[in-house]
Amino acid sequence: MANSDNNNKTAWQMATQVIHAGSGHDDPHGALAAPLYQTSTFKFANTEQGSARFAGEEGGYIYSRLGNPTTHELETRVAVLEGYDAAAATATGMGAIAATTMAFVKAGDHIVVSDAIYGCSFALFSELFERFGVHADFVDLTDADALTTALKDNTRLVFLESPANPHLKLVDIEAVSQILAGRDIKLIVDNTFMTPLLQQPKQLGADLVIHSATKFLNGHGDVVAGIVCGSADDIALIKGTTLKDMGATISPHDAWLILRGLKTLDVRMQRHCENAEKVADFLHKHSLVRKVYYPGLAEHPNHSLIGTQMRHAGAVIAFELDGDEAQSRYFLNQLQMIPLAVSLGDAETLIQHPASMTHSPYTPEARQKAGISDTLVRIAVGLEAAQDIIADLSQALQSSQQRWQRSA
Ligand code: 3LM
Repeated sequence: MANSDNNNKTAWQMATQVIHAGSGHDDPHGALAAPLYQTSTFKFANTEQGSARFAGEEGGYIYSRLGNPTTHELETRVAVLEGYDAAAATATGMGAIAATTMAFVKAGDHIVVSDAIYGCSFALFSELFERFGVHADFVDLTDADALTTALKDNTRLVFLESPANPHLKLVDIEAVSQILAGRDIKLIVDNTFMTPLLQQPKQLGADLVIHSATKFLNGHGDVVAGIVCGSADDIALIKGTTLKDMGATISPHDAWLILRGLKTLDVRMQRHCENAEKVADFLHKHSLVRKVYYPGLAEHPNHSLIGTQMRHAGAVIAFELDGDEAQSRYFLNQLQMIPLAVSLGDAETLIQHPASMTHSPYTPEARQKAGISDTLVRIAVGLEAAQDIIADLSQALQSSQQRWQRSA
């Protein structure tokens, strides 16, 4: 990528920004940590001030669904990290996806969505949007011709994840943005698997970037939240329409927890990524593992995007055992330290079965088209000692092997 020097520069700048960006609160006591404004409403000095705030003639807070100082600090920090002017924090990642996409469509519009995305995003676009007269085509966005053919006069947005949940398929974001150039179509990228430290979609042409802040941004498995970053105009539209009137606003307390989590994002991501490389290597070499899906492996079809589009492959790995679905399930049930749980980006390594869990909202046909098999397992590598993660996987694989040999 032409801007790789810039990328290197931003990598070290961001190690500082995760701690300092947006921390401009003017607490009268000089508190270092962001003050938590755990309040639903804000007092006006008089009716003139209240009316002026509602009319947008005067700045200042009104009510925490519409804005809150703690939330604002989080929004500023993540907007800086992603390189945008503004951000809107939301109650969940799905809240961010719904509030963002619905702000740009109306009945009769068309959208293009990557064929491999998180299960509830698939349900939102394939079922709910359809009910409100917005049709989604799910397209393999690695195929430029397929994208060009899918675009229509009424296409309003393209939505993608790269790497994709659950099997880490990569989309060349810059190539997609070049195809959309000159058209009135928003390119929206869900950057949850990467964080701004590993990938900045704005540099690749994205108009809006979304995160499930539940995951790496918070990093401690104790919050559900989301955030969308974009231009000041786009964020004002989202805040002034879908977020204001549908109300998927983040709680100030959750915003505060994410601000705390963000301070260690850089060091956490380094450990997540180091551990993931070791786990991917272990799985890749294991005789019982048929296939590993991890962009850091040279055999991954889009491995060349590492170091260009993305700084690292991240910490989520998918794999298939050399067996059927029952064997995958047996293996998952043998794990002792690694919890069987959905989600990712936590200190704990988490493992799950996408076909029956995160991607159960897909129809079996759509799952097959997206390449999500019934035998697929997804592991979100955590911060434990890599040896302990590998030891648990190893014992579960060994006991699965013994059982298969017995039943053979
Ligand atoms: C999961 N994913 O385990 P929330 N975008 C991406 C995601 O992975 C997710 C969301 C948005 C998982 C959640 S499944 C019941 C658990 C790429 C969530 C939605 O609304 O904060 O959960 O984010 O893959």
